[in-house]
Amino acid sequence: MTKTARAHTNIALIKYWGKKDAALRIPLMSSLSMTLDAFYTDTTIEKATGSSDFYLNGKKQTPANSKRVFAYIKKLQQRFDLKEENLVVKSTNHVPTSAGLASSSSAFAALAAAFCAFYNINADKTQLSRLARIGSGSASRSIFGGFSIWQKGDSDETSYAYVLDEHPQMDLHLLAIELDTKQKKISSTRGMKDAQSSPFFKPWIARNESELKQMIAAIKNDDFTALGKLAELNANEMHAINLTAQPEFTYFEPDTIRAIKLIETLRDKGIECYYTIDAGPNIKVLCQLRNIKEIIENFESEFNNVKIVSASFGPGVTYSD
Ligand code: 2P0
Repeated sequence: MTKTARAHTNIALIKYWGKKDAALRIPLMSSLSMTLDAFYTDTTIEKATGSSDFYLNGKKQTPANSKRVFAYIKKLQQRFDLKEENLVVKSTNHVPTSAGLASSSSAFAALAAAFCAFYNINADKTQLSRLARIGSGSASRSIFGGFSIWQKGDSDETSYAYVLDEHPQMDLHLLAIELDTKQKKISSTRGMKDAQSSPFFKPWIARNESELKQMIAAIKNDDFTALGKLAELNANEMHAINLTAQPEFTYFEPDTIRAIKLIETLRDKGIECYYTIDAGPNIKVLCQLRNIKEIIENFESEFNNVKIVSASFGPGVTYSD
């Protein structure tokens, strides 16, 4: 018996950056994201005839690289009082390796969904979101399409995502810009832990509720300008607490700043666009359909070998056998 689930990645417009409970991945703030059509993960689970194995993009992974997947599966097996049997997990990331987008959101959303399908666990989307959250916080939001909100809650039962608008009509596009950077990676888990030493961490948390409200209003009012400005501010707040942590760190590279400057120049020229940046050096541009071509041309002339992928709203989890 084989079960397959698909989940799409999401990009946070109001970001999750800080945990209240690391083991359960209960966040200190609520977050809001857009699920993307262009990037997704397909995950299949089947019974193992021998050892548990994890294949990624057709390649069998080492035990070290499979540890997080099987630790997660074991956790779910225990949670549902299932026998801790061996499984074969096969994942394919349809995230162009060039996109500079993390895949843990789609990976753990697809894995949670495939697990429930495999064991015939009749989980509703709220429960599925809670299960995905335990694998990776941002995965809680990838259960849903369109815009979704992960309400922070204060326990395993109350911390989950829900849909704000599954089929938004908003003219909103994202350009994932991969800059040619070779940066040493600080994992999100580590980065958001270290960021708590910043003197601005408390203000960051304190602003969350009002920023979330403003973002919901921008979406409801179909106000691209308000959405873009706030997403950019929120991302910069997150990166400001990294820069002021003790010791400080940053995901920015010189090309990140160059890209920010280019976006400012584009805006000065009347091409409306905004940026958001996650736990890496690459930039994602928020823009409207009419400006996509010109923005891409500008990035291509500013940066050598830049790779750009355009995305818009994607769906929530789906299944196939
Ligand atoms: C987000 N990020 O809201 C934020 C913004 C990156 C920057 O969620 O530790 O892989 O596994 O819960 O979900 C990436 O962190 O972290 C992330 P864990 P996750 O999308």
